Amino acid sequence: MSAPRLILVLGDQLTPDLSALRAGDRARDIVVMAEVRDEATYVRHHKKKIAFIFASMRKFAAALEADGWRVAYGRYDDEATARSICGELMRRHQAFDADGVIATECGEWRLRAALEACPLTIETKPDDRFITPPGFFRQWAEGRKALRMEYFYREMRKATGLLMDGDEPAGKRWNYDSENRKAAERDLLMPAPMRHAPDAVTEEVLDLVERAFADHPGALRPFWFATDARGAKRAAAKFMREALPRFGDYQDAMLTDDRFLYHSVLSLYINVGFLDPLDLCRQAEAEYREGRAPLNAVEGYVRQILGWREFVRGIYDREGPDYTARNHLKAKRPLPDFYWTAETDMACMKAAIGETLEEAYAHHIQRLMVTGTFALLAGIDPHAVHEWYLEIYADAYEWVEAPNVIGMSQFADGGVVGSKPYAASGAYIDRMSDYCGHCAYDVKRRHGEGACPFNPLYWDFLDRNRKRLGDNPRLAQIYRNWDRMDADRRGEVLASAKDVLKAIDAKARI
Ligand code: FAD
Ligand code: DLZ
Ligand code: SF4
Repeated sequence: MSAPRLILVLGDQLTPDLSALRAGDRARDIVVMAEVRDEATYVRHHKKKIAFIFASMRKFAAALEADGWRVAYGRYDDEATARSICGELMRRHQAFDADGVIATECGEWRLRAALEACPLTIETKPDDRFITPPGFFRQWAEGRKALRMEYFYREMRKATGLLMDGDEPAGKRWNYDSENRKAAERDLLMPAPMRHAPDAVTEEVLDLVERAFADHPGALRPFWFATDARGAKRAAAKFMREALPRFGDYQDAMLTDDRFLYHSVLSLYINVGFLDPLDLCRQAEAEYREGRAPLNAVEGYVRQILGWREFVRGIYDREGPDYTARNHLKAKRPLPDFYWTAETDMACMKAAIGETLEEAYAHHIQRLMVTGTFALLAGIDPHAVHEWYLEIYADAYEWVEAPNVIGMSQFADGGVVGSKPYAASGAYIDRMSDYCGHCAYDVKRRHGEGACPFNPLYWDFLDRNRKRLGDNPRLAQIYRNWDRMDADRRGEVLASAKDVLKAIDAKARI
């Protein structure tokens, strides 16, 4: 019998038909999985995120064993477990006198580099758990002056046939975004994501995380995430049935008393491999075809997965490992402490950060237009913003988080992901939420005592970045509005912004 090979399965590779597993042989090879210090602490991940990953890994390992695999599993609290993935592979390699390693390409440049430097022979298989075939994005991007998600998305619709009627998009339009901007009102029939009571394996992990990661941010309990594919599939079925039909209408809405609205809360399950993205798109399309969900909802949902998720993955791969160091707007203010405590008088920030600390979740518009926009306007160092998002969300891995943060939200890539920064004053939040109605600040005041901080910061952002943004055609009208403003008024707005920034720098409560 030939020596076994090691099959590496990482914490976000919990898919039974992972390319590395497909390349292995149950009768010969050994699966290696490990809870290691380097992965658990390369940023201070939210406690719920670590618990979700460890519990999911343990249950996936048990499922592989039940399926006939031999699994060498390193537990975090076992002293013999190495500190890094490479260390663990080396330990197992020696113990089993193995003949090399088979791995599925990992998502993050950081770990790719660590495995390349690992002194073992590692055969790497592509990660084919995405809808885009290998090479498709690079080919599509080749020679284009600008990479815009909308055009990529249309190609993907054609390539997959999703929501296509022959060569035409269903309903004759590619994109129903303009219909998906309704402000929500709380209603008693609001759906909620499926909550899963922790089983014995999860309880054991929760105790471990409580002990070993006490200094990490976020609330550990109540813990309600699914920790296996079965639970994740049940959560997906509930979403399709209850929330998808209104997903489109209220996609951009925010409500103080409803943290999930009509969002799916499935990204954490997709990203570890419990749910297949194409399968979800097909399920959503079936809801439309069978008359249970309207086209604007289904197209909106499909666009997030088939469009945005695949697009950002392509961007991360194409832009390379230095992407997270980009800082086009040269922003360098440290991240304010209230991102870790939610102790702020701004009702929108308090809600978005508070929910994030409790749930390791906030929905897209909270991430983009509240915490993201505030950091952008206040000139926070984008790398610090990036690390916060990577730590604090249960669905965060650099390949998906960085293009959203460095690119879409902070414009630190100078326009690779988006054609203009998502800068907005308080009026946007007022339109899309009920936050301003109970805020200590006045959203209608543009400057001075009690003015919503987003308002002066918005103009200050545009004014101080004029050299880099002034010739952006999508901002031309806004700059014209600024220039038309009375000079005294402009002075007052800028002075007011300075006061807010000074308060941030002095760590005063705002
Ligand atoms: P829904 O609103 O129900 O959307 C459906 C699905 O579409 C999601 O489950 C997700 O898989 C996909 N999706 C939607 N928007 C995006 C997007 N912009 N990029 C990639 N996939 C998308 N998503 C992550 O998975 N991990 C992250 O670390 C992450 N960081 C983000 C940081 C910022 C600043 C912003 C603006 C967005 C970020 N996103 C991230 C994208 C998006 O906010 C989340 O995918 C979404 O909020 C997850 O919640 P949901 O499952 O309820 O999504
Ligand atoms: C995020 C994460 C955490 C917290 N812990 C582990 C771990 O202990 N073992 C592991 O194999 N994977 C973990 N992960 C996921 C990895 O960080 C992820 O696979 C890489 O970032 C590559 O995308
Ligand atoms: Fe946020 Fe300004 Fe509205 Fe307060 S007034 S909730 S700070 S947008």
